[in-house]
Amino acid sequence: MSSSEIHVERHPATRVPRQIGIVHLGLGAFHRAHQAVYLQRYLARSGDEAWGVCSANIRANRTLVEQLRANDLRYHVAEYRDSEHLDLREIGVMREALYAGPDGPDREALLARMSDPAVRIVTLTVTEKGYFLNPASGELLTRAEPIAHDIANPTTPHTAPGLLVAALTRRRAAGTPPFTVLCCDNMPANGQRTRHAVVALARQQDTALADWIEAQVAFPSSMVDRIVPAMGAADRARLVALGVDDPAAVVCETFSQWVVEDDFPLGRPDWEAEGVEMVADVTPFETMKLRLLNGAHSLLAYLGALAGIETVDAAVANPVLRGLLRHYWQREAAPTLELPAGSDVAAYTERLLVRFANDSLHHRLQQIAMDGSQKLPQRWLAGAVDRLTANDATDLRATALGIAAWIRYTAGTDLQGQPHAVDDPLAETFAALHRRHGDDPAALIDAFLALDEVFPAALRDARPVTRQLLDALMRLERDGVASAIAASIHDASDQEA
Ligand code: NAI
Ligand code: CS2
Repeated sequence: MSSSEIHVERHPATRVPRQIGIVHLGLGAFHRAHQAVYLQRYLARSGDEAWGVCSANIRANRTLVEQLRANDLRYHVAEYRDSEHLDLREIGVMREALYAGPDGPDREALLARMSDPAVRIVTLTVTEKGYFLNPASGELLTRAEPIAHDIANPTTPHTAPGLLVAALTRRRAAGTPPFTVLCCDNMPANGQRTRHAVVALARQQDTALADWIEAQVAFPSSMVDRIVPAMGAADRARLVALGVDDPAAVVCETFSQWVVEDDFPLGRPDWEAEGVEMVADVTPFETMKLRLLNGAHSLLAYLGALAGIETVDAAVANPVLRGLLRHYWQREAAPTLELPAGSDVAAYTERLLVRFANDSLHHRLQQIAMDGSQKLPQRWLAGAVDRLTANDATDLRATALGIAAWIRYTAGTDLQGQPHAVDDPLAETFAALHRRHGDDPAALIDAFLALDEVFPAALRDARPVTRQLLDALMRLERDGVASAIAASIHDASDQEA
């Protein structure tokens, strides 16, 4: 369908806030299409002008900051209902954009803003790797170069935990109450993890400061959900054709969910009026989303990429991959969940299939495949360990096939030999393991399973699972993706019969 046939509903930003009450670290696509949309709707409804946002990039993407500044910090969010209907929202809640990367000019401005008493909340989407935690144990990586830098230079930090510690140090010294820290990254217990990163880093500098943060600062956890793919040239061109020439625009689906632990000592916007679920414990929501949605995304990413498929909608259109998702959901993920009251796995997963099939999003598998070492522990491995602990390990073949596909993907080529980039903090380690053990699948699997920042010991020591993994890796290489999936699902059904 050509863009002229799309029905566009426009939602201009009729108000902008007067005050900055929130600082956001990680000015990526997701922040622009999720938190900012809730805040814009809240402002329009309530007229409360206290919750403008200062949004900062502390690593990449200075260009985006400049583009936003050139457009009075306004941008558009294009929500594709389907290929014929588009809601186009203008967002005006961002009142300041900063580039505070190591080479950037705005670090002092950012720290000053974070120390401002009007700022009551600091939110984050710096990706899983931005916390510098060991993905399996949750411990701070004190020897990672950026964290070592922040330990040595606490007043000029490079990392998100370092900036939080430096700003909290200033607030404590000035007698300003601490802001609430709200992590919006896809990690389990993301508030507790963020607290641990910040307190552990502060403890390297000053025990009294660490104790104060531990006692005084709230770190509520949150579950965030909205599919917001990275913008490609074609997405940009489609918007230009609709008259929206906005380099900071983002596209996303209409679905949006946000579940937040209600612990904001200095107050917060009345988010529930915009559909945010404010709860006492976010864990069941988070586990369900990570294992069902993100777990399925990662299966599609690695198996789809090995088969030469490029996008989520193309992958989920493939009946064999859909069959694998259904098998994984029903047999391997759902049995591990303690569901939030009133939820229904069958309805949730059917809706996921519809969301994944949205062909207006062009969600690239390569984007989801990024940072597997940071993602797999919470998406697949924690659930697998739950199954093993419940002594129910016979049916982990979809997970084992996923792990085998990930290992094969990290070699940097698909099954036809086409190269792809492997974007992961452990990419060099993976390349070395493939060089050393590329001709010996059993040794390769043992070497990957020995990566204890990724794999829990319970999985490494489970012989049935390691056998399933070896079978899957050999079948993938020998027979291809479709045969490996068919064999996995079939073998599992045989075992159950
Ligand atoms: P993006 O690529 O548009 O932005 C990533 C942001 O993280 C950028 O601001 C970048 O500068 C920053 N960043 C990356 N590595 C960093 C590091 N080591 N230290 C500090 N900052 C770092 O990605 P997007 O779409 O905004 O996603 C970001 C995160 O949001 C995801 O990793 C995920 O945890 C969460 N999320 C994303 C969803 C999506 O569909 N895009 C949906 C739900 C959650
Ligand atoms: C995706 C997620 O990039 C990924 O790894 O699985 O970002 C996914 O799009 C979101 O979590 C949806 O809420």
